[in-house]
Amino acid sequence: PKEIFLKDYKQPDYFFEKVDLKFTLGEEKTIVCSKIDVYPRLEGSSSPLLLDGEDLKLISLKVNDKELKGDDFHLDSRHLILSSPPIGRFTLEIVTEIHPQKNTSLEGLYKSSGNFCTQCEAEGFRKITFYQDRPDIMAKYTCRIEADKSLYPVLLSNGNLIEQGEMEGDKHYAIWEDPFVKPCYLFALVAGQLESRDDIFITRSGRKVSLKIWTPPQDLPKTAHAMYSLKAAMKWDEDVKDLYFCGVFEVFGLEYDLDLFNIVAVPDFNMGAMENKSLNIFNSKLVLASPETATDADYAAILGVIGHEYFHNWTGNRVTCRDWFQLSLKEGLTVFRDQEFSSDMGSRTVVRIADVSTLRNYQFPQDAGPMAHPVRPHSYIKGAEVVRMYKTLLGSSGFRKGMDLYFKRHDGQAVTCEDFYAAMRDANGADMSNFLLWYSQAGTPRVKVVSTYDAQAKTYSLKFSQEVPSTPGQPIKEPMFIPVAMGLLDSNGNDMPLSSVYHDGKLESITMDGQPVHTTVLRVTKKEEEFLFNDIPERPVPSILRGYSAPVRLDSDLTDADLYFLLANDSDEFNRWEAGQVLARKLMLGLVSDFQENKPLVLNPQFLNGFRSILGNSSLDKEFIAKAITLPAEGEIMDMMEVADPDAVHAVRTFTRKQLATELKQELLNTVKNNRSTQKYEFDHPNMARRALKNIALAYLGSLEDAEITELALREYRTATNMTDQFAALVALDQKPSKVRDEVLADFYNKWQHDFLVVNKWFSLQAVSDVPGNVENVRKLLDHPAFDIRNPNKVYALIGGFCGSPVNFHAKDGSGYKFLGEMVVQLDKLNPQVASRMVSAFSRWKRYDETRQNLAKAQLEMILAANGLSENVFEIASKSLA
Ligand code: DPP
Ligand code: ZN
Repeated sequence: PKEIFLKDYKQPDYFFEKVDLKFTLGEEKTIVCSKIDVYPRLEGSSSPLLLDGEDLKLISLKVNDKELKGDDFHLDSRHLILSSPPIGRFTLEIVTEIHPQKNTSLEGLYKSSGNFCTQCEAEGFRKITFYQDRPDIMAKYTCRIEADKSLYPVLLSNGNLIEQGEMEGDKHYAIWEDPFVKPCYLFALVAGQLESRDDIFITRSGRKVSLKIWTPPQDLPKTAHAMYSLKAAMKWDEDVKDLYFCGVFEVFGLEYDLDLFNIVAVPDFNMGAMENKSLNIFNSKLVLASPETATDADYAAILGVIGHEYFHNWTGNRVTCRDWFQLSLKEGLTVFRDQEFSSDMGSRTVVRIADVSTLRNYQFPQDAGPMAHPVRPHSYIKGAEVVRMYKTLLGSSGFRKGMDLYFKRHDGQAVTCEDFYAAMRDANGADMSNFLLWYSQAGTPRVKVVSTYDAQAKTYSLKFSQEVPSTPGQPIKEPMFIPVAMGLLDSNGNDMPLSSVYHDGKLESITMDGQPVHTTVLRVTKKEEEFLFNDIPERPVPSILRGYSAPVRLDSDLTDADLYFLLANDSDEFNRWEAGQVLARKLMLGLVSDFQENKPLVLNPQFLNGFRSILGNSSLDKEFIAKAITLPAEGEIMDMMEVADPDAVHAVRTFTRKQLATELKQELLNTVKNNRSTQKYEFDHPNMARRALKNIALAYLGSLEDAEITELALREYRTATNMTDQFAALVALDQKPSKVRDEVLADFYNKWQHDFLVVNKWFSLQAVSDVPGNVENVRKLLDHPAFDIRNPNKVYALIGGFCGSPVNFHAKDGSGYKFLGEMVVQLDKLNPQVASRMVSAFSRWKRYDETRQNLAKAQLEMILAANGLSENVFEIASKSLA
């Protein structure tokens, strides 16, 4: 397969104005008729018209009502080409036959639990009918659906229901019309036995929107939280909020634009969810929740993803991407929007910490490997960081001005990341010349900062230098535009007032409304540059990159004492947490060296004390404490090593946790005791924070070999009134092989076997276990009656979960790699998207020692040699090997 490049983008020769679809859904086959109004981009043009199509049987083809014969078109396994279409406007009518029942790829039209549903992003529409399957083809659609009435009582598509009725032979039909132009990747259809939870939202301008969340009848009680989330998201997007006493301020000021909004939950879905116009389709996992079956993390994920898909209505649907290289235009922006929404609904600091942890655990390792790619084409989370940087640089109101101009210029269009940049720049008259490099340069920039205090001159200097590591295909990099939010702490731990900074030969004022500030944003744009602060009465401790203002790796010259000071005093909560993480990373890397040199492991007493004082600090938010006492993940530590050593990192993290638990047993027991509650489950910040703190304390205690703790965890397990607490107790008990562990795992399954989402938690907990030789257990679970390799959630839970275990996936005997290799080949035949996600676990193979490298490489080669390998898997496996 030929790789496609951004520079090769060409405008289409033909546009589609109107598309009328008719689906006749059947058990043997489904017939799709499509009638398209076509017009050429250039008047008088007679270029061939190329349509995409895969796994389709062409039944008939008409141009302007005239049936085309074999010589008038060319058909191959991926295209239908009309060699000389009529000059000017014409109508194209295509009839195809498809087989959704046999579609295991879950792209295009398929069946999930007896219901028909679609997934068209990115290129699934071509599995439904022949079409110019590219997002710059935007048309108005109608969709008529015909199906058996008793099997498929509910028939849904995009837009408004304009007609429905009975047909002969116990069939019925519905006709939907979407008044907005859209690319075909936003088309959706659902048909099945579904019921809805109904509600109403009245927009700020008074539009009454009917809201419906559709599921199989038995799941309806579990949609209350999703409905709450949808209404919260709709309100947030149009709402006004108070901003730092500066008056009332609209965040986005965006209202919903139709009278109906549907969400459908389906159990078989490759991703999380899909933002199809007015008919969002969701993985059930991100809709269904009850206190008994879903954890706080599930509740939070549902809130965030319901928000995300809803927000796409403006950022993605009304303004869409010109081509798939612009994915981050909609995804980066919409992820940013959902992060802000979650921050406003919960704790801003905690949401930020979680998002940055994701960036460090997934994005940075990828940035440093063979799969490194720029934000464009498809980095979601780094794309969100880029949008956040616009806001940091332009301020809230500048950012809003940019958003307004973006919609004013581009509503109803398919555009590029440059268009977004231009709107931000023009709305603010801003000079952001090399900012666009964030879209094109891959790799995580490394920023080094060196500080000097001159007591005589009372000046404080910060010297920055930056470097972007080379990545495949991009050996040489330019310096980036890096916004560095920072402040200076005095010896009492207070922020020093800052009013000017000397930079680039000039004294720049940094006051706001004439007043000194506590945090300022330095614009670091060169390979090396200095910022000098005047009138600094004592040596300050700098708090750099507040709120994590840019997605970079920061190396500073802060001493351990500085870091403990920031941990105790920084007014920027994110940087308080960060100081603790820097200390923990240093500590763990030091212990890793000791482990590798066979030295005894000893926990630094200062670290223990810092940990103790955070745990016992009742003035801190409990969820913040829970985050602050969580050690950096193993992947994060491995990412910082020359040669990643999973055994050493795992041993060190286990040791550190156990040591902390031993030393602080009493405090941790008190934390558990003081944070129980017998109240009914509430999804709100205080209660979630309390549970988070209690459960992390329990997890630490679970690392001890101690009968008293086992008793405690068992009691917590048995008395839990919600899944958050019950699952946390199970996790605490799961850490070491024992009879109790086996019994409680069996009990959990028996209790929840009727609920597939809970059973998935049970699969993943066992899959990720570091019990030695766990691969055998995982292999056995493949045969468990509750497992089904065609269901992506189950694959992600069991096979994906296993790849998250550093010791078992990376086992030195190669058993983990061999298992994954076999699974990828098997999965690829059923569902290439799922298989390609799984094969990514190999992509960092060069980071490990030689033995592991050889073992992983052999598996990648075996996969590449497999018959009929999909393009998805080929791309990742071959790039990984390159
Ligand atoms: N466009 C989809 C989403 O944003 C892809 N997962 O959720
Ligand atoms: Zn999205």
